[in-house]
Amino acid sequence: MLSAEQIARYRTDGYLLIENAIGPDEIKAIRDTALEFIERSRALTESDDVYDLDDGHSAETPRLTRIKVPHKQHPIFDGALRSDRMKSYFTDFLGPNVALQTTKLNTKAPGGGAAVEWHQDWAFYPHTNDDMLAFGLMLEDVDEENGPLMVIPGSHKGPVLSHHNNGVFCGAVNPDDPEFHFDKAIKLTGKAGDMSVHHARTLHGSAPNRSDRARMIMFFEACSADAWPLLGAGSYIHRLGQQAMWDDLRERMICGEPVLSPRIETNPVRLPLPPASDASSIFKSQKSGGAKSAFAA
Ligand SMILES: O=C(O)CCC(=O)C(=O)O
Repeated sequence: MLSAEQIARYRTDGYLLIENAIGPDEIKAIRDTALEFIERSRALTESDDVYDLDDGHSAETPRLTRIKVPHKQHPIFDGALRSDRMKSYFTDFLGPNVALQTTKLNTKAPGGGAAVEWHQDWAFYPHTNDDMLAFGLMLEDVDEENGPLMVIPGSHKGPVLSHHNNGVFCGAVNPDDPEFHFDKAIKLTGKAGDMSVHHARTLHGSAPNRSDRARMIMFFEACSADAWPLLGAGSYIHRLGQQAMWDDLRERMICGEPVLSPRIETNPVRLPLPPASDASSIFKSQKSGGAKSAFAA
């Protein structure tokens, strides 16, 4: 359980770093499983439902940006998400009823693994309230060289910046936006087993991996169960029909029970439409949407 002081710091800054969030044996099991997935990706030439391939991927040199929804791909990943320790972190920040938004395992390959341009997760999936966050569990040590997550402290209380370019949702802010203050960025470095958490409205991004080591972070994104999606990634539920929607929600509950009376708060929202020509992942939206890079050499 986290201290009241840690929670208060998260609420003020919009992020927190939790040291030794998960024990070494568990981290090793998760990392080894991730490495097996990377090994298996050698057989692929195109992204699919499991793998998002980075430029330059080949059988000789596997280069992934991401293993998609890892908790659905392997019981080790699902176990990490639903461990008692993780559940206590979820409820510390989000209260007793917590619904999963998604998971992803971002695997920046050594020697240039892709940057994630600056964005606010909220721009991708606005909800009826913004009690939403992302945990980032470090599977390897993360230092200044291998593309640490960066955040702008306090930005979760500021505006939601435009994530549009040339009339499409490109999933990134323009680094020249006068309300974007790169000079205030903090790098969230740490050891394997440390975990960051950032609010859904916190501006964040990460530079390419310029080291010779992979940078592997598994993200768990979740919300208070009284936050219901307006549009974007979570709004697929509206297509399911009522029974399938209910079954899906039950499956996504991490703690507590579904909440059928959405809590509706006034927050800035701009819907993520129209999509970029390839919106199959944030990497593809940013690329095909022509996002201007904040990390260009
Ligand atoms: O992998 C990273 O550094 C950032 C990931 C992220 O923000 C995202 O996938 O939405």
